[in-house]
Amino acid sequence: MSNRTFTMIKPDAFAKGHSGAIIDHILKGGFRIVALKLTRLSREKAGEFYDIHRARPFFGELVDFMSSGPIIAAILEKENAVADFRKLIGATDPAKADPGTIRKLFAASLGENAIHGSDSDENARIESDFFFNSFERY
Ligand code: 3AN
Repeated sequence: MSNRTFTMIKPDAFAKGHSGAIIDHILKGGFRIVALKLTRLSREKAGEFYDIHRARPFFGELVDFMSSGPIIAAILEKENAVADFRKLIGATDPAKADPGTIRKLFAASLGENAIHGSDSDENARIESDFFFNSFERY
């Protein structure tokens, strides 16, 4: 069990102006921000980030979407961070997400689902390193 996870506020949520409300939700959920940046993924970088899904039918759509506009990337800290953050964001498909979760509140569809949360401690480390160097975290 690790105490850090990685998140991205995705282009849909950023474009709709939900970033402030989502960050507020994350802080009220007991997470501390360790690193945070507003950035944008190129198609190539988005493909690299989601490399594990390269063979899936939705890969092209996913890469187009994730490179379509600004995102906010962050590293978050809390006891049991990975599992607790997955609970806070809700199911991948917002239609199946529990009431009060970030995806239920802010996501439109399975493809454009507002927020990312790492699914394991190992991926949290890999994804954090993808966006942040050691001088950018506190
Ligand atoms: P999660 O983000 O909940 O860990 P994953 O890792 O299964 O979900 O999927 C990564 C991303 O790929 C999702 N956040 C979603 O945006 C997209 N995605 C997953 N399944 C589909 C699908 N069937 N159609 C379109 N996009 C999908």
